[in-house]
Amino acid sequence: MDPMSIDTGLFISEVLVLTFGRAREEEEHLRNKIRADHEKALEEAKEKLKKSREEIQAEIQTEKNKVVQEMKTKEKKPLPPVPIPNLLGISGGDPEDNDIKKKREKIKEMMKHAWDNYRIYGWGHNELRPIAKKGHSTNIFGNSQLGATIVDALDTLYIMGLHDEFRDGQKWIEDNLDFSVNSEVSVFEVNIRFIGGLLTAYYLSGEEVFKIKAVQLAEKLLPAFNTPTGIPWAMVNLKSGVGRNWGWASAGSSILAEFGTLHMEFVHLSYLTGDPVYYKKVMHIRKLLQKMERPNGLYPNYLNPRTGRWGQYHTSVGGLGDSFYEYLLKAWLMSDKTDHEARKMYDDAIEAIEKHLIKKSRGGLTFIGEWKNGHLEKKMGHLACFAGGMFALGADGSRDKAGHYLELGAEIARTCHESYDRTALKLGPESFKFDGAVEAVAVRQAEKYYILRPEVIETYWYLWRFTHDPRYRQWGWEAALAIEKYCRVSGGFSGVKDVYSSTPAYDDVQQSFFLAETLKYLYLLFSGDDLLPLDHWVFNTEAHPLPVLRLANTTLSGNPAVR
Ligand code: DMJ
Repeated sequence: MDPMSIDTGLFISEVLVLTFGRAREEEEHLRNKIRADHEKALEEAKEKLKKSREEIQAEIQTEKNKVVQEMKTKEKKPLPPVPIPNLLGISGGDPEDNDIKKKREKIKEMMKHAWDNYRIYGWGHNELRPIAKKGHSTNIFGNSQLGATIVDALDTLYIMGLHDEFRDGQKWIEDNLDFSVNSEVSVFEVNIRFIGGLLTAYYLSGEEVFKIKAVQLAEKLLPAFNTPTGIPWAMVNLKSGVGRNWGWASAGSSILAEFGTLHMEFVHLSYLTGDPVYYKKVMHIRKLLQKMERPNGLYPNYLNPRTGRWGQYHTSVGGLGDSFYEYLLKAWLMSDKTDHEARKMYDDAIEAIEKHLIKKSRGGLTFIGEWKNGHLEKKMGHLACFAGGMFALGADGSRDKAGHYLELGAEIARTCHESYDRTALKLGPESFKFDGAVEAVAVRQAEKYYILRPEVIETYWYLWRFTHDPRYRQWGWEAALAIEKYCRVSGGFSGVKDVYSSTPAYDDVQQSFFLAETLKYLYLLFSGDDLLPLDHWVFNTEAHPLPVLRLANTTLSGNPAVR
């Protein structure tokens, strides 16, 4: 026998004896522990039985509060510091002219009226019913009360110097805004209003809570991108992550203006978190669109996220298409004009739009029609009126056609002003026709409403910034007076059902975008250009300004010198 193997055998058996011995000890120890735990539990149960129902409930509540507190502490973990852009022009803009100063004050007073009434009657609800004086919501926000008006209004409050109101909103967000809810929301709407609103509130105030909430929400939106093509669903359930598309959208498609209006916010999310996931999602959409064939160079509004094929060939610069084009231009601006790919896509798209969709009416009004299956519909939506501002904003940097695009922007502004001027209330209809003798006027009853939309005023503001032509302030003031006269009620501001009737019925909704956009653009129209200068800020499609990511001009987050 090999002596080595005896030694080895002994060694092994020693180890076995030791191991089994220890195992026995451990088993005994465990038994004792279980016995002790049982006895303790029994004692506790006996004690508990002596307690009243109320005492037991209070204990459960304390336990729950502890868990919530632990979760909150976990949630509040600061994100890694990143260099943040130098933030210029976040306050000020005081006009020198007395008349302009008074107009600006009036707009601020309108904001107070809208906010205060929401504060009294709709607090925490998504929107307000100013006549019924209670909360309101729509399916874009799912079935939860997410305080959409608070989040959407924050930056307007901030730039107007309404700091108590801002803090009040912040407190509500800190204590109540929770995205772990079983609710199916619109990815696009939640992105532009909530993520956009929270990011801007963060940049303006430097308060971490806004950034953290924005990131928490963005994480909840990510499952919407789990489709065969990576084109996101229109809606996602914040709890389950299950996504789907609107039933009315052509052939189960996702909508161009929805999946194409995520870029600005998602780039900022990646920038602030250092996590490329958001950037990758939106760049994937862009790459996919680049590869697709476009009929007549136009992007159809519908794309099926399962097959990657276009749905109905409908192209519009108004609803369903609008902010996709806006975000191509703004991606370039936000990148400090380094994202040339985005600029090229914008230029190509706008050229095709000009060729096929933009026409002049007999009366000399330039309008943007809609392309439907090879046919031009001579109808322009209120939403399409934002394009006047977009053309002006994109003029600089265009292919040697800066003058042309500024002029085109001015022509669209004039047409949209006409659509307001040709009504009884001096407020524009939802959409208007150019057909024979009919020019810039709504024909169908269902198109005659005004829901406090911002697009026409937005265009006036951009045109004002680029030209300083006083007509834009005058037109903006006309709109402000009309809103004050026909939409103001004791409980806030309401949309109206027919702008051609001098005694219109109210729709009883104060839209969150009225505070985010309409009043903000009006306020900026009567402010100096040093408030939110356009070479430092790019407005998302809900009028939430995001800083240009100019890396040479950054400083560490938290440095008070930047605020
Ligand atoms: C806003 O939510 C945004 O401007 C969006 O891009 C289009 N519609 C509304 C306002 O009309």
